[in-house]
Amino acid sequence: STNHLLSDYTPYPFHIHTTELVFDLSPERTTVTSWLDFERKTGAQAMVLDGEHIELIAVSLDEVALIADVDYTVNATQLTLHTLPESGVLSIITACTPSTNTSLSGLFTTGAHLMTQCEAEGFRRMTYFPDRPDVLSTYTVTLLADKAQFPVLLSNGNLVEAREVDNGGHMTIWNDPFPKPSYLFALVAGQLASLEETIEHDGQSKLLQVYVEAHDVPKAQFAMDSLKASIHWDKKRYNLPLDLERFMIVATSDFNMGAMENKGLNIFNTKFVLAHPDTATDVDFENVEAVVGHEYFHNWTGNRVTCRDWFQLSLKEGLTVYRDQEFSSDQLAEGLSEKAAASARAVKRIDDVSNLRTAQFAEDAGPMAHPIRPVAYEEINNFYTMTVYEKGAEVVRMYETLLGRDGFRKGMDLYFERHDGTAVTCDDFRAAMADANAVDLTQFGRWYEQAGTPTVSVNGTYDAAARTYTLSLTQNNPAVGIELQQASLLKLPLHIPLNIGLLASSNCGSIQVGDDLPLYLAGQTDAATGTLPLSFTEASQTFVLTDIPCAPVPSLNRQFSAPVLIHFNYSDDDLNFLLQHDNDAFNRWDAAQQVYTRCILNNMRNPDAAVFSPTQLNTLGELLHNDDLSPAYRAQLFTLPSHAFLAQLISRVQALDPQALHAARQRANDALATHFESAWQLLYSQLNNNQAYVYTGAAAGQRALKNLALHQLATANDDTAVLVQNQYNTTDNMTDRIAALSIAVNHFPAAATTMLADFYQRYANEALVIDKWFAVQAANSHVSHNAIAQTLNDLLKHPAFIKPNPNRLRALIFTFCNANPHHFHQTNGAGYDFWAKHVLDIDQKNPQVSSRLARSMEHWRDYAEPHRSLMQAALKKVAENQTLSQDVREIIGKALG
Ligand code: DPP
Ligand code: ZN
Repeated sequence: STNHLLSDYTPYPFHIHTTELVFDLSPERTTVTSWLDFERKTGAQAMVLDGEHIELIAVSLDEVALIADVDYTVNATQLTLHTLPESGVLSIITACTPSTNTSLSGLFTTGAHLMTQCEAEGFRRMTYFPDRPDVLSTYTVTLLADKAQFPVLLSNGNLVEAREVDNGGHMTIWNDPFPKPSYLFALVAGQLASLEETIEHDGQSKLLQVYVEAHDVPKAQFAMDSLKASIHWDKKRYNLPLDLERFMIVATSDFNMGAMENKGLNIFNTKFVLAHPDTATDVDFENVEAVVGHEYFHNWTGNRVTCRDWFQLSLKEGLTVYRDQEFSSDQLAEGLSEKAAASARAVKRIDDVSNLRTAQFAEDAGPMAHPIRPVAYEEINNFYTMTVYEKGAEVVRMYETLLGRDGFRKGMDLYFERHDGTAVTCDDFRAAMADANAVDLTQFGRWYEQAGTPTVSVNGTYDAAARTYTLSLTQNNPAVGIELQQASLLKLPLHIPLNIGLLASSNCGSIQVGDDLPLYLAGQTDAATGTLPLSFTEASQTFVLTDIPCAPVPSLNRQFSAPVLIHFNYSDDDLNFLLQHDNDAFNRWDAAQQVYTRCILNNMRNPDAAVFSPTQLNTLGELLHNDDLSPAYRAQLFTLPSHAFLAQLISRVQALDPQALHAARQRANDALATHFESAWQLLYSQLNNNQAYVYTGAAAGQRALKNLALHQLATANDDTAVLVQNQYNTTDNMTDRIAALSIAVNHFPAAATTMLADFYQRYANEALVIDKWFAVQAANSHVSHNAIAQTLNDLLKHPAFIKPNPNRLRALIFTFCNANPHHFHQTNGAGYDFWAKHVLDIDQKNPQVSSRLARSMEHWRDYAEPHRSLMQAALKKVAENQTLSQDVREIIGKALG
């Protein structure tokens, strides 16, 4: 395998000014003819073009045929042209077979359609080309196909011409006026219906189209609405317009990822386009809106300004995730009172941070740890990670925290002014932020260079006589992942924007217990109230807050201003106090998380003791009944930290026993279910009010709390089976129906059998719903190990599992391996054998999907015996396979390290 290094970057020695492509499309054999108008930059190097899994038919230069082994040489991955002039037009003819392309990279068949996926390196599976993001070219594309088989023919940009040709064929010609790298190329040939709208935008009329299969048109309106909202938002918030005459979204059910931002022709996994109350949950609606936004926002952050090389992936992904998070937050807050809007935003922030802390923190503590700008990779597809995306978004958010909203906007404006139409680096983005605000962000650059989650240890001392509160901060950035092998590595302090508050622990003067104290930083004249942003830049640093009238309880890293772990020696009483009083909604939720974490960990050591103290239960009880807190927020307050999050915290200090953790977490949940049984009953009856389904943040929050209540009642009381059955039968939406089914599967097996059969019948033609049917069974943690093994076997043989597509693999196999720790980690290793079998099996067809599954075992070193040895053995078994893809080999190699 080849290791690619950031330090090896050299510019491509040629311009490719224009690229003309003609595709003669058919599933069995597609031919591609290209004309590349090139010009040498400097030097006399050969032109090296990338190409894989394609047949080379002919090469010519300025219409004169070139001779193999004389003018050019070709091997399995490259075409090299030895003696090219300063400029000319190179023409290449190749052929490929979409129908046998199971990797879903390049040109592939999906249902009755042909589609492409080119990011990161799929373009080279169609034609020879400098398939790297810094070669920008203007494309004109002709698509030819049988008209009956492929009535819709789409490519990037604007439609120039469409006409019929001989023998029942037809053609379309597309021109994309914006120079782009090859990874943003796309084509679609299929039998698709479209939902269309024309909007007036930026003084022009724009055609918006969402292409789906005909039977799915009724499920496409929400994606269309989300697209319109995205276009509006980007113009309003960043003054970034839609720059093409038309914008198309196309849905496919066979897709490795969520979606792809091809210029003017976004291709989406159906999971992130189709949304209808009958078939999609509230979370699905939320995801459709976020992903439609994400891909649309890439049009500027990714497409107009793109990446110099794939090490810079976070330049576009971190920034675009940050933008989609802000878009979703604004959508949730729209039209609400100031107070309700703040609460809705906190709910969104909690979801995002929870996801980051569960999955990205874990990644950053394991063998795949890498900085948001990696320095080396074997297979770039393995670096579309939580770190590059989600931690990358947190790094972008920290600019906004440091520079303010207006300062951040100035930086964005300068970024586009300087770099529109070019391929740049993360340093260029940071320079635009620094220069637009005349600040020095040199130290901030270390966030791009260092991997791992920093730990910030905090000590606080109150001096009543001096009325000062002194915060001593220490940051610790231990080496992780690949950094452990770099002997000379010196990790340096990061620039951490740390928002803090101090809560009055008693009444003093006009200040009430629980109020935020006014904060004055010693030596600074500007005072702040409430939340004070500290700029923490040294390894250890002390901040003295003056005029503090009474002993405070600190609230640290408010709004999660920095992606760090905070260590503060809170007493149980302190946490209880923050849970009651913290004025920062994020940190109040985090206080609950800390209480749960502490109690579950204590209970693991001492399983017979009560999980929660009477004081904790009192406080939680008040919160559950507190109608000033939105239902969505209360549902979050009463959701325990995930198994994966707790596993990661435990493994920082001791070997992990997954069964003991599962059992303790279960006991914590049982305690909340039984102690608050009457409260759950009341909530369920209040919230189960037969209102017609509407997707809004508020309505979704009510359903979330209602379904949590039903789940808790099912845990506490067997009579709940009737309520569950009733909700399943009478609801008008998928959110409530799948919640009832999931509860039945876990708690009421007899009822579940008939419900599962009914559910399958009802939705047999809805692939995304059948995915839920598989997932809900694969996640069942309540039956015996033998029973789940039987279920998995049956499901693998189920007719609906034939020719599995990535969504179905994720629904069944990934859900079991990643979301059912009790059964996956059974002590005889059966779960690990299941994993190994499927990694190898899937790898034969689709390495990208297999290498995602491969990652389920990367934390094997964290586990106690017998898990550790059994997991290692399963990893070794996979590693021994001679035909592993480069994708899986890199992951397994790093895991075994
Ligand atoms: N560039 C794509 C995205 O994140 C890859 N899935 O939107
Ligand atoms: Zn993206």
